[in-house]
Amino acid sequence: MTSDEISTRTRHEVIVIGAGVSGIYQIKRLTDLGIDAIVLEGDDDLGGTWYRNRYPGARFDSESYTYGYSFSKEVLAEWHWKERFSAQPENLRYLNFVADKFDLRRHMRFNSRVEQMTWHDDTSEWHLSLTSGEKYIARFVIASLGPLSQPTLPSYPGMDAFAGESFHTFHWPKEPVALEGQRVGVIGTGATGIQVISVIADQVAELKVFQRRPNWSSPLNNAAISADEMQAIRDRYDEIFENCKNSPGGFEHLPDWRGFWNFTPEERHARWDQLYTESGFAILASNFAEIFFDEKANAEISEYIADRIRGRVDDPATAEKLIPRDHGFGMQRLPLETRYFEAYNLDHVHLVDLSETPIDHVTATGIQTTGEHHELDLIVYATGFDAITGGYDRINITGVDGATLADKWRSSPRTFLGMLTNGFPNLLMVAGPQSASGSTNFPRAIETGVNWVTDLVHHATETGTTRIEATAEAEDEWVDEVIRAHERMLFRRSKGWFTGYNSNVKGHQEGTIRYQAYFGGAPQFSARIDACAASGYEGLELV
Ligand code: NA7
Repeated sequence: MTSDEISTRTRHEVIVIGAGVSGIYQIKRLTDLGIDAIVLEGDDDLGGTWYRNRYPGARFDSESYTYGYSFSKEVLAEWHWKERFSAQPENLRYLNFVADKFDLRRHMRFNSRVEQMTWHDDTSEWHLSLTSGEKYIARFVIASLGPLSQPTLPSYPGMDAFAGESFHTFHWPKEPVALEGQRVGVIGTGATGIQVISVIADQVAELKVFQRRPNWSSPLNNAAISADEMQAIRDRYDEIFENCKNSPGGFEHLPDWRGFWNFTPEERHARWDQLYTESGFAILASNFAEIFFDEKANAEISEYIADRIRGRVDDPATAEKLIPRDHGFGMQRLPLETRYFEAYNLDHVHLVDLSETPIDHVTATGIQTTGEHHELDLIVYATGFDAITGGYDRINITGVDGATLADKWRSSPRTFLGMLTNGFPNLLMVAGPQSASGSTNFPRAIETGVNWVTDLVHHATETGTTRIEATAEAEDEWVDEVIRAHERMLFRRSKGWFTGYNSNVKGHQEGTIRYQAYFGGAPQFSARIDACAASGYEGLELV
């Protein structure tokens, strides 16, 4: 290698970390502008969430045609979403289709896990070290780490001693997993557990669901999309993306502002009967807006959904155990399901209520609760993620004057617009903490974030700016705004990843609220970041 080759290999204007949904679009935008940029991806291929989550049942909860990228008319014209809520294999094919169409793989370095990033103020550059020992230098680093990319496991004694197969859903093997004739235990009933349980219930010999707390869940109402229907969707794409842009959740579902209390209970129930049959998040996002702010309104919709559960589960005692008591409907991230509740009507599916009989330890042959020993061949941990900030905590990020990001964010993240954080110049975040991405239709927010970050980097390269930092004052103001938006919502004290709760991560347990996402809605967020750019980036110090 000549010294020139070495320098182009190790030094870049921009390094993007992560080749998932956001990294793919990010590298497209940068290279289109002729900016020298590469992507470093820890995994051995692209796709992020959709590369990893191969468990049966993994699929979009967003309508497929609102999940896909909007940036390319050609992609929109060529791609046929086969299902209203597309499943993981197809989603991964889609991401590969996009990457291959624009020849983006040549900018990606796989098996390149960044373990350390250190800011050098004298040269205004980031120095990055990979687990392989390779080193890179970049003017700007764009973190597209994924909000749910760090799976977390419980720490029950004996987990390693289990003789059968066991894995977190995020690490579901690429090779087919034998389920027929197997006694399977699933721990966790979040969005993932609910998806996997619904699909494997019919396939296994026995299924034990280890539930610590039930989650509210409502029907996904998936359906195939025919060629004709897909053409009609294509014809409507401009309208679809415009609708998503203008809705708080980034979906086509629009909140009902007609006033919960302007209708009789019978009228409200009739409306909910309709919404229960509609697709995706309709029952949440198209419901009366009061269900998010008004306890009485939320209690009424919760009771309505509880009755739906009672109507679908044959055994009344099991039905009651599946109804959440500690939070109202929609107060944690709502899992969507397909015949989840009916799974409990199968003779070989059993709900193990951990609130009555907690897990004591894992044995070589199963799980020992305080009640009994459950013999198992396979254990699936659907136990969630170190959400939103976990990806950042896994990299040792050292900013100005040796301060670490992990320390700064220990009790809660602090950012300016979810895009930058004071003390860590030239670190730009796509879908970062306190952006709207965690709280809205993710890819829509990703495109917004990527476009904003790209414009900022482009502005810097055009103007010779070498150092960009959010001011402490601007950050304080944004954090206040994030907290205000959060405090308006009823879910503000609920135990879910929206509020930073994870019983398996030190410091994230019950009672510690982390302000992880901006809950003011997608339109407000876009208006706020656009205003910042239009003002010449007020709140940022550009040198
Ligand atoms: P979630 O929603 O965080 O759910 C994790 C589940 O695992 C939840 O039911 C937890 O119960 C349960 N859990 C976690 N640790 C334990 C232990 N130690 N013992 C028993 N049960 C446990 O993660 P998901 O993967 O389902 O969903 C994440 C997101 O991915 C989802 O919102 C979508 O956006 C896609 P707990 O509630 O803590 O009592």
